[in-house]
Amino acid sequence: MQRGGGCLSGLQRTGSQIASLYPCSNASRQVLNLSGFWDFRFDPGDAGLDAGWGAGFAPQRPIAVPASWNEQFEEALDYLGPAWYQTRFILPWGWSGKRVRLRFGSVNYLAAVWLNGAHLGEHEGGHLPFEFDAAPYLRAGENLLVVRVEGELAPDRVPPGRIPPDPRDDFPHRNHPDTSFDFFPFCGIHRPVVLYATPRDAITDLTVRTELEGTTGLVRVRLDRTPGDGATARLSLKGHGAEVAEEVSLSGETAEIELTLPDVAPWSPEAPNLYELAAELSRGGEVFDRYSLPVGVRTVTVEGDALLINGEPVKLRGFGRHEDFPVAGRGLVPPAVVKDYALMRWVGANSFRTSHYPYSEEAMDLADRLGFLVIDETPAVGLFFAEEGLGRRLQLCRQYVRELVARDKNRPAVILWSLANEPHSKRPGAKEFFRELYGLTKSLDPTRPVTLASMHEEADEAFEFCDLICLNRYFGWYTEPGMLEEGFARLSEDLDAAHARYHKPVIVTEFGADALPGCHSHPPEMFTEEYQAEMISGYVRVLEEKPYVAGQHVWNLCDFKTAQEARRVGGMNLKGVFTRDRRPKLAAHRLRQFWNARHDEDTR
Ligand code: GCB
Repeated sequence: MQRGGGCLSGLQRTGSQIASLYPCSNASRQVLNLSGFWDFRFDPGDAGLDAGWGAGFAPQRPIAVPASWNEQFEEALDYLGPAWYQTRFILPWGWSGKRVRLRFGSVNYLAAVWLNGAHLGEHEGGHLPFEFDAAPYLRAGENLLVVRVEGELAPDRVPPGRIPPDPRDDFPHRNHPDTSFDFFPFCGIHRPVVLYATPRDAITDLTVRTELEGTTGLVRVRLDRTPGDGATARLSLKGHGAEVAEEVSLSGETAEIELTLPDVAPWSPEAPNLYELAAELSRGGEVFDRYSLPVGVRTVTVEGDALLINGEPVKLRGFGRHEDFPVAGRGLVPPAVVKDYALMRWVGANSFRTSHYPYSEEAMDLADRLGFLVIDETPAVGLFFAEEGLGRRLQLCRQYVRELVARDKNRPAVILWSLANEPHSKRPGAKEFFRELYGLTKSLDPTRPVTLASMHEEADEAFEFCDLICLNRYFGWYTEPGMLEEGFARLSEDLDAAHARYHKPVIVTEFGADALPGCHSHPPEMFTEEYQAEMISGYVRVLEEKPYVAGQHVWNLCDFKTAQEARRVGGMNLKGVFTRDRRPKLAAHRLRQFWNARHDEDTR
């Protein structure tokens, strides 16, 4: 069976566009959320393209959007091949003549989109938003939107993977333990799909950078707009008893404006203060477009061995996580997002990494509001550097960096960009690959440190230019199994060696042990709650003693679904300190005692 993605090459590639500002409704803008139950059909024979399903197809069954398909239908758990979605909607009154965009929050992995039979384009890669100009294809009254989704694993994709066809099955594209990563390769439309309208002459982007000078906050904003006649751009910041505004006249497509906030209330984990930035475009005194955005005034710097927020050293305590929810798979479940923040707060965490792909914009909004510090990671997990396909993988990684920075650049919660998780970077070519991505990230956002998470015993060569060192460590689990004390000793030596080599702050971005909930032993044995609790406590003790360790992220907040293989009981990675249905294991209680005590000491 030919891999589905290849079949799309015959289509005219109009291409999707990078999505930045999250759509909003106000006096000049409107949003139509298309989430709900869509028509759906699997296409294991990949017949839909030739049969013209882009113009509409005979539905097989309903499916929830957003959500993965894998846990909605019992026969499709492992199916990653082509599938088709369609929905109908009525164009809201008053939208004709406007600039109308169709925006997808995340489709995993490859999306091809048709509106009223017209092929709008494609997007490769899950977890990041993309959009299309929909206006030329919309009709008054009913409209038909069709999306073909395909999520097979292949070495030239990122993340890469390999799935040998299985002729015994009606669904020949199967998941396989030979993925390059340890989480379930869920497929589908994972985040909301919206249609939004703005005036034709509109604000297209805002880029906010903040600085602190004593008690004064400086907020530099770049405003981008569609090409158009001269206009006045007005920016105001409101909140915490202050209101400041500036105006400039705008002949081209960008304006740069600086706003000053005397006696600023900075954003920090303890006080996640947000101001409302309101941008307006007007002509002849009449406002024709507006957009508002929460802004937190804060700085992030790396100095010597420390990571500083607002000039003060910070120690990250928290988790690597997954977007992984029963039934919804990787689909957005707003109450689960709220619950996970509540659990992290309860345990005393102040941060997390978006392992191993960017999380939903909705979840990131809450991090800004709740004061969590986020290491924001691209979807580049399990990269390898064989020459074949390397150029394509680099091109995709560049695209992911551009899309991620465009999406999250204004978020105070995001304090670090992570380029990748556990690349096989001892291979030739890896260092240059990452040097290029590092340079691209810095050129797009010079304000945040850039790193990647590495598993190597010896630290990674890319750490020569990364701003800090992120290490995933499993001594006492994958190495020294069952030997906790030996594991702690190796951890200590290993971290000292990495620090001695690079003289940069170190964050241990993963450490942990699988524990079957309800499984106990004394003395602690592997896979029991006691072993997990002892291992995590021992690591935390070592990490707290090292002045150059700027962060500790337990792997994982919750148990999560992964590929079926011998070491994964029930197809689950059980390293969560909470179960997949969010019940605490012993380790969660231990961490809670430890981190809350440390937090009290730090803030005393
Ligand atoms: C790692 C990976 C993570 C795995 C974890 C494990 O190093 O970064 O994706 O889930 O180990 O549990 O094996």
